[in-house]
Amino acid sequence: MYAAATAPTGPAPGPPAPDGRPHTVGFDQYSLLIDGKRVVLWSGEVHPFRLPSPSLWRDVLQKMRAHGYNAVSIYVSWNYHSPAPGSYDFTGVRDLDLFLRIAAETGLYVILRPGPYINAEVDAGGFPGWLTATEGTARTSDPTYLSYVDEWLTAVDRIAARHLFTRGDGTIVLYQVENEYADHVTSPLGRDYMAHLYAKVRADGIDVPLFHNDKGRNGHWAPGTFDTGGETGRWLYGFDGYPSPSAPPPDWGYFGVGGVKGGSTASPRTPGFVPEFGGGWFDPWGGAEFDGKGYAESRRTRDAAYERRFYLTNLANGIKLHNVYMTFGGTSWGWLPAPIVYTSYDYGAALDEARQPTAKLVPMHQLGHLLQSVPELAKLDRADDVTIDEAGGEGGADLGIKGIEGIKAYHLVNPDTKAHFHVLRNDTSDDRRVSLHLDSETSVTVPVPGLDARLIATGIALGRRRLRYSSAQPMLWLTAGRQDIAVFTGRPGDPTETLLECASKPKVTVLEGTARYAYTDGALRVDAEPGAAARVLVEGGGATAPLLLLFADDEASARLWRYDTPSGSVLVRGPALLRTATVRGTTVHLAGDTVKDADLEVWAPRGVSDVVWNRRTVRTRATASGSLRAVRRLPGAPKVTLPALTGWRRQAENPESAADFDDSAWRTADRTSSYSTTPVPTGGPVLFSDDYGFHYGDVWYRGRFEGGSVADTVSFSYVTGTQGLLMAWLDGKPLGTHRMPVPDKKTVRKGTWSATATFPVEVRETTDAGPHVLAVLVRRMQHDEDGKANDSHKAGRGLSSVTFNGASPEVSWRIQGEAAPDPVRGPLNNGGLYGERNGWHLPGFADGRWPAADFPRSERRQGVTWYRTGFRLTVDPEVDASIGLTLTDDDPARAYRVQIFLNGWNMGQYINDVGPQHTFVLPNGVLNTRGPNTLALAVLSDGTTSSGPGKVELTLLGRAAGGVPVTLVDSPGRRN
Ligand code: IPT
Repeated sequence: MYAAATAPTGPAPGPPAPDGRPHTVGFDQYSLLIDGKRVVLWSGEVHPFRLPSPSLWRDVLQKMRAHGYNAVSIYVSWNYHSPAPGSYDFTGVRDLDLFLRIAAETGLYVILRPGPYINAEVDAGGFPGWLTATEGTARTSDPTYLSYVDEWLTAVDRIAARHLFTRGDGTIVLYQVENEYADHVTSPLGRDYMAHLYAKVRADGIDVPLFHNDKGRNGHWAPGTFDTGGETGRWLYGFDGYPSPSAPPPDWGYFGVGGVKGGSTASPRTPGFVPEFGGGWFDPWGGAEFDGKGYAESRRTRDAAYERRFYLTNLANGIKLHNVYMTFGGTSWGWLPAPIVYTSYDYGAALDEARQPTAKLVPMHQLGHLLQSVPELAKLDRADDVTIDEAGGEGGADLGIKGIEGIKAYHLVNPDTKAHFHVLRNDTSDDRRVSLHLDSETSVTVPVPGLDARLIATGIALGRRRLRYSSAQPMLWLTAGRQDIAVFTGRPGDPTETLLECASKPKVTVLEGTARYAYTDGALRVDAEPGAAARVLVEGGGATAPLLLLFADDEASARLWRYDTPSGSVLVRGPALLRTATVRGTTVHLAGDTVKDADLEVWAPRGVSDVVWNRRTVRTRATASGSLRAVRRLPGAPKVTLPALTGWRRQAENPESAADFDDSAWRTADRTSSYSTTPVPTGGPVLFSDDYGFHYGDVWYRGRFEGGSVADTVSFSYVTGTQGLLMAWLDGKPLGTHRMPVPDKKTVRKGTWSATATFPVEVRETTDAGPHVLAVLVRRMQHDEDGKANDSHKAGRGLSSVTFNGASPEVSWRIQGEAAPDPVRGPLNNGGLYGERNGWHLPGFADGRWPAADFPRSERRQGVTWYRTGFRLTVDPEVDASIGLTLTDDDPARAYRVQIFLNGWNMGQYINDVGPQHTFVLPNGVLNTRGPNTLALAVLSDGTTSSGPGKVELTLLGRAAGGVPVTLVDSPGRRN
């Protein structure tokens, strides 16, 4: 007979809270130990800087907690907070303190990752623009660099230190230094740098374990590889994994080649830790990664089944700290995106860019709740290989863990409780049925769909009872009121068998759905088909409390919400989301979302008789399941109608191109040396914009020279990221536009984009005595990342040199980029277009005298044209409408691009003939959903084709009744 396990384990520790009490955060080779208790971190990556509306942080974090995550991992991007050396801004949308407070209030642990280098597909990998113009090599022990790093860490640590779980003031439990740092691993440049970071962070009062994320399982920066002040026990090893979704998932630890027991890492004394594991992938400009299909394809290729296959493989290999990059990708608004990516950073994540839950949340929900209810999972050893065979096939042969063709079986045991776990993974695309031999007499048959995986448990505690085994996957158990509840999941209609240890024959009632049961051999066997409502009540049989068994299919499981309150656990069934549950007296107050009409059923702590949903009392009746069930269904979200965008006004700009434009206030480009990694032509001058304090967006140059000798061409060498372009004029007449080539999958990672644009010059123009004026606009995109620690973020941006063929006049250059950074919207909001420098993008700008314009537009012109309009929204305050702006054009070859400003906030860049992005998410808060809004479009047209915009429309990306209260983000108009 299948061996029963030893004494039950108590419930897993509940969600963290900032309770003002001291806590300990430690670890052993198995897991984190928080206040001495094992916790598996089931974390998701979110970047606060990719959601510039603090109210919505709560929305995303509440969705994560509801769906079973117990932690959030965040990067903090140095550039986002620092417009200049010595200047650090954590206000408004940059309020890190507020984010950390909300995370704590939501009951999520925080993994803080402030760099200094973060990569993350952001401008310069997170380095501030100004750092690109400083001496010394970044990401090394160079003293100049370290002095800036210390500035940044001092600023960010001052906030972090107020939110440490150890002090009870917040929920930060882990802190990362550097990011995938792999290039100076054995050199003092790197070792001293890492030691410096370690010492600095400790000196700033950060007392939680620190770690680094190795680029792969290389053992880089494992404990003892560099100086951590003797504190090897407070340094964790982590490695990142972005395996190909089309190959079988790799084994990292217990089952890996040379797998190191006790860590599933290269570091045997620290727990298995993946600080980043692919939850999607990014898409470059042009959409080369996903064949132009965009993030929908990222989500399709890394879908729910991918999550089950890869993440269950991770758990089987001993990973106990698991962070999915990304869980909510958000938006690389303004000039935040690294040149490789476009505005959307949706990533194909479980929560989409418009904050909408996707089917990818279902496995996260099932496994997250499981990890939090079943503490046996926090301490696992590899167990003996088991026998599996194809159900209905020949069977029985001892095939070992390789098992049958295309099926992989992992077997693990908790050494203390002897609970066993099996992961069955199907690497073929056919649906399979696998018989798993639990011992010589017992086997279960489990359907494992093609390219999917299942978890099977034996011997786990289910409240006051114990599971012998089940062919259904356990999802959670809790105690609500006087009974225990256990939820199992499976595919709709698949037969499952579940055996509970029972000392004597229990009383069994099938409450809903169909189920059969029998008592034999000290166990109750229940056969049920998971669905919307299969439930069985088990009473007596040797246990002191009833156990309600629920068998839910995927859809039903994602409508089951566990919420642990200080007064006890609550389980809610029905609505699209449960955000919070609070017990006060005899009432449970619930807040959440509905999309369609929904049931509401609540299992609440003892003594609760009344239910409030979103501040309204709900009439309920008590059920035989021990729940309170709403008499009427909750209403879904009402319709949301969006206005058409009309009333556009238009104004062309680029006065800078005119011969007589007054540039006397511009900076003279007279520098002769630069810290850029791009060589400066001998004799100079330096023309890189960063050397003159202009770090983001467009930059203008005007060069004055005397004529007299005959030139036939003029050549501009310039450096940008991908999608850079250059437009030039001579004496006010267009010379032409040059664009960097659109990269493909291979060339996109090439880094710096540089090119030389050569335009013919009319003889008359250079033989005239002059003076002549060259005017050049460079859209230089952003700084490269510095993934290889070779200062690639310091590659020049803008013009590098200008030469004439047939003449060599002396040109004196002036340069103009962005005006002083917007103190509210931050340093990355604006570039140096005339309109931006003069507030054309801001609400309240007086455009009344601009001529009216209709879309679609068709005009051929080299230069910049602005369009503005206003629109008013009247979304019901109790509805969360997620809205986007969609730009389309009947002719995808028309060469123009649009910078989108909503209420002055730069929400991204549309490139008509590159794509693939057409819809730009407008986050509520920046978007006023109950009042007026100002939209401004800055259109750059090449002059080689006619230019749009074509169609510009608001699009509804999702709606729910409920949501979070949204405070408008400050959106000032023109500053005086
Ligand atoms: C890993 C980085 O750590 C992270 O910042 C991000 O850039 C991510 O990749 C890709 O989105 S780097 C790893 C893929 C080599």
